[in-house]
Amino acid sequence: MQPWPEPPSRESRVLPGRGRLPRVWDTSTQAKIEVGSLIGGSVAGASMYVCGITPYDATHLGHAATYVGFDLLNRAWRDAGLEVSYVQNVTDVDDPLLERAIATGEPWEQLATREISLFHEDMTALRVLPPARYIGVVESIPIIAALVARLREAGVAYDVDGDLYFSVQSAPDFGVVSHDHHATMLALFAERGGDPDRPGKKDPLDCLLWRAERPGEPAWDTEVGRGRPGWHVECTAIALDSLAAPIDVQGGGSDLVFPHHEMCAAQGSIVTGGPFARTYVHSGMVAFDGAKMSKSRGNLVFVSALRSSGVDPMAIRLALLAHHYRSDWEYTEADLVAAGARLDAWRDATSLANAPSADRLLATVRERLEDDLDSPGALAAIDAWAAMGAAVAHDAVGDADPTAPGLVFAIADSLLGIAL
Ligand code: 5CA
Ligand code: ZN
Repeated sequence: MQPWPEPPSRESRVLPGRGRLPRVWDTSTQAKIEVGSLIGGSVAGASMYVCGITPYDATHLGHAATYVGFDLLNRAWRDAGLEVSYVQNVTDVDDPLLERAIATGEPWEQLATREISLFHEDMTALRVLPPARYIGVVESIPIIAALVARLREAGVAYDVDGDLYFSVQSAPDFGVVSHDHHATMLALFAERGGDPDRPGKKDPLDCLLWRAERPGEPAWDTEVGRGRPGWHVECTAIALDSLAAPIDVQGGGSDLVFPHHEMCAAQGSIVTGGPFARTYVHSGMVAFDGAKMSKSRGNLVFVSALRSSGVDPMAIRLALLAHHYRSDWEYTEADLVAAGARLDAWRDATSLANAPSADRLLATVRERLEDDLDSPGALAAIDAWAAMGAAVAHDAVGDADPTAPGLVFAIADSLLGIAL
């Protein structure tokens, strides 16, 4: 599948110097860890797999916050001079998508195609850097089936009435990502697409690897039979097919810690014989009207709806960046109002003829982002520079620097993805 296009950037907007390797919070070790590798001072690179959308409804602000969050990491790595291998999947066949298609009477392929293209428009408008590889489940059926076959050969898969299940008891380090208690795991598994009560399973937490064909459902002929993949194994297979294990960052929203990323980690370590990922990084949940924004609940604010009502996409992006990527927060219109005012203030300051020097600003913004992608801190630093500019404009004195607006354009563009 083709990803969305790279946001345009101008040659004059290249930042001087380089950032350092960022440190991000790893859910598994509960510590801030430096991610990406510089070997002997020369660049190696960084690899990242971020779980993509299930395309049955438009991009809401929660999705956007997650992808903008990981975009900061991508940008920090690039600023440090790293080659970034970024992979994202699309869950273009799964239960929720098929259920929605049945409910509305629309062919599931058509629903997926439409929502994927809307997602691409939203990501483009928000200036999110595209992944190098963008891979759907439908186009990955053979590699997913091959991974299911490997798990079966490894003795960690078993049959329940023709379907294949992954045995969590046979995964030595099951629990390494979430460290959740068994009762919590059971509750989350039931809540997030699992089937703890299905008769015939060895452990209630065992997850579906392969679903044999059911009447009226899409199915493909593969080495593990005719059917379609379960959810978790799709990401394990797509990630391992595209990136060398251990991948530097396995990412997504915190609703994916358990069971999704736990299952990926368990399956990945069984087939590779080592850790699936070096770090597991999770963004916080965006809420609206008192609850997590979710397609199943319907309390959504769509990026596309905001755009078509005339909101500047850069104000949407700034509204998201005003919250640290790991925090849970509730969206209100005040977020957009504040972001619009901030955007105006930054634009005013960068259009001043006698803007103040921004040399220290670059170091500060880099330092904030290197520290677990502290975007609120980075935004505050630019606010302070813009406020200084407003004061200077007022007094018509101070250390004006004609190169400052260009540098601030470049800082906002390269590091924060904000086009001023
Ligand atoms: N296709 C799977 C991942 S393989 C999936 O979770 N799709 S999704 O469409 O439900 O979510 C896409 C991404 O947005 C995931 O990383 C998810 O964790 C994140 N996400 C979903 N809801 C929110 C929310 N309210 N706030 C922040 N991030 C969210
Ligand atoms: Zn995933």
